[in-house]
Amino acid sequence: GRDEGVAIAPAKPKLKRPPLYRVILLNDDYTPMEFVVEVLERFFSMNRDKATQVMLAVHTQGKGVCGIYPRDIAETKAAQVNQCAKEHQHPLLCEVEPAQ
Ligand code: TYC
Repeated sequence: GRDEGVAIAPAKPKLKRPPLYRVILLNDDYTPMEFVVEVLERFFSMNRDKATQVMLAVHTQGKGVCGIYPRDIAETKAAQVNQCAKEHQHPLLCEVEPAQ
């Protein structure tokens, strides 16, 4: 007959988590601390206390993580920060690196 009775495994719903990327903020000597705090509040939804903590950690350690996201979101946030810094003529830089 038509059906040879070969078992076909049912398709598994594949819900893989996307690879994650860190958005890294770099220290520099010129960007005002207040501007960095406002950037962290605006683009990473931090409250004032958290934004100040992260800004100071970057200021003293040279760099720091401002968030961990799937690739598209991480790249978009880094680009938004870099564009905003440019518009305000600050040298502030954000970069993206794989989290794993
Ligand atoms: N170092 C800067 C200053 O003393 C402040 C600063 C903090 C700049 C964090 C960038 O990512 C940064 N005004």
